[in-house]
Amino acid sequence: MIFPSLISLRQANNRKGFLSAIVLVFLSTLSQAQSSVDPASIKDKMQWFADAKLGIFIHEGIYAVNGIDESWSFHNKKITYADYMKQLQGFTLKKYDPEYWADLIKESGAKYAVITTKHHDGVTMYDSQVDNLNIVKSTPARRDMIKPLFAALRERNIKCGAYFSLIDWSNSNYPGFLKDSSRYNVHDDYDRWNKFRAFFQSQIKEINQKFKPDLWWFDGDWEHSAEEWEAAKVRDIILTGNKNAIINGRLQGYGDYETPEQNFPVSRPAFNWWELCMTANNNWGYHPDDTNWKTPYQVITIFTDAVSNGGNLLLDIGPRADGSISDEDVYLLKELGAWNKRNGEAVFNTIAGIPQGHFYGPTTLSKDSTVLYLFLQGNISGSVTLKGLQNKIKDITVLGTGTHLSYNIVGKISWSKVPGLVYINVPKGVQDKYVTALKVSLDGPVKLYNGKGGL
Ligand code: H79
Repeated sequence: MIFPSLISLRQANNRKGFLSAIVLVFLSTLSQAQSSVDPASIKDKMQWFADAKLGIFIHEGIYAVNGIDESWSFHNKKITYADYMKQLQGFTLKKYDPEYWADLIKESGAKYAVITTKHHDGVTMYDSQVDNLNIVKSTPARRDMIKPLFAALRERNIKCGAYFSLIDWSNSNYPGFLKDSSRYNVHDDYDRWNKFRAFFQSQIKEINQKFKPDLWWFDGDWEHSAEEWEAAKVRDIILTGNKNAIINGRLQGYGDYETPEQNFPVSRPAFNWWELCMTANNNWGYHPDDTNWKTPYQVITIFTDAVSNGGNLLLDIGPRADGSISDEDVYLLKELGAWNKRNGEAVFNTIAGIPQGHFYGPTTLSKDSTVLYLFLQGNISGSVTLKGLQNKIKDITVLGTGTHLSYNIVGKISWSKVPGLVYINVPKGVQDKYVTALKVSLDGPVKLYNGKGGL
C-alpha cells in the first residue's frame, strides 16, 4: 500500500528533480483516497506529525493480568478463550496515575502518544455504550482509562492517538475467532456481517465524540477488504467529527501514513509519512518473562535512523494490570528523554537528511536546509568525512556541549567544480553517552555534488 500522493511532496523536498515531482503530483490527483470531508491540504494536516518524530505507544489491556500475548494468546490457542477472559477479574488499574504516565511521556520528549482503546480481544478500555465487554462494566477497575490520560496529555501539549482494532474476535457477529476456526463466512451471511459493521462503526463514533483523537491507529485491516470494512465510510465518520484527525495506513488504502511494524527500513521508504512502531522488549503488552530489553543506545540509533529517513518512531510500553509501569520501560523513556534534551535540536522539527553516500551515518536537515545534522554512532573520535558538499561551512558544533570543531577540506582542485572532502576533527571527550549529533551550519540551503568526479 503506497500512496502516490504522499510520495510527491517528499520527493520534491528531496531535491530529486522538479520534473519527477510534477509527474507525481499529477498522479496523486488521480489516485488519492480522499473524500469531501478531507481538509483542503493533507500536507497541512500532517505537519504536526511530520514534526513530531517520537510517539509513545501504550498497550494496556486485560492481557497484562497474566502477562501473556495481547489477544493472540487465545487466538493462537496458547490459552483457552474462557481462561483468557478470566483476566477481566484481575484487571484493577488500582495504581493507575494518568498524570504520571503523561509526565513520563513528556519527559521522553515524545510529542504524541497512542493508547489501546480496543485490541483484537474486543475489550474496550472505556465505557462503551454498545457493549458490556469493557473495563468499566466488566473489571474491578470500574473506570475509563482513556479520558483522564488524554486530558493529562493535552495539558502537556502532547497529541492523543487512539489505537483501535478492526478485528474483534470476541464479538458474536465477527467471523474470525481462533486461528483454525471462524464463526461464519461474510459472503454466506451479510445480515450478520452488517450487524458487526454497525457495531464497530458505532464504537468509532463513540470514541470520536468522547475523546476526539488527534490520530487514529487502526490495526487488523488484513482480515477484510476495504469494501467489507466500508473503509471509505469509516474515514468519513472520523473526519466528519474531526476533520484534521490523522489516520494510520491500516485501513485498506484509506489511511494517511505507513506503519512498518518492528521491521527497520534499510533505505529510505518511498512513501512520504511513515512511522516505525517498535516494542521496548519483544512484546507489546506487559510480559514479565520477556527480558530482551533494547538498550537506550539501540533505541536512539534506531530513532535517529528513522528520522534521518523521513519517519517517526512509535516506541511501545506495556504497563502492568494495576497501571504501574515497569522499571525497564521507565528507564528507557528517561534515557531517551535525557538524550533528546541534549540533542533534540537535531531531531524535532527537522526534515529527512541527505542521501546515503555523502555521509556514513544518519543525517537530518533544518527545514530551510541550511543546517545539516550528522549523527555519530558509538564512541567515534578521530575524524568523520562529508562527501560532495558544495556549500561553504560557517561553523560546526557538537550539540549538547556547544564545542566548536575544526575541519579540513581535502582534495579540492582550484579549477574543478568537484567539491573537496570535508574531514571533521572529532576530538576525544566531546561525545554523547549514546549518539553524538554534530551541527554543520552552511552558507545557504544544502547543495550536493553527486557526479562522477574527474574534471
Ligand atoms: O497490537 C500489536 C500487535 O498485537 C498487532 N499490532 C501491534 C501494534 C499485530 N500483531 N501481529 N500483527 C499485528 C501482524 C500479524 C500478522 C499476521 Fe498475518 C496475521 C501474521 C499472520 C496473521 C497478515 C496476515 C500477515 C500475514 C497474514
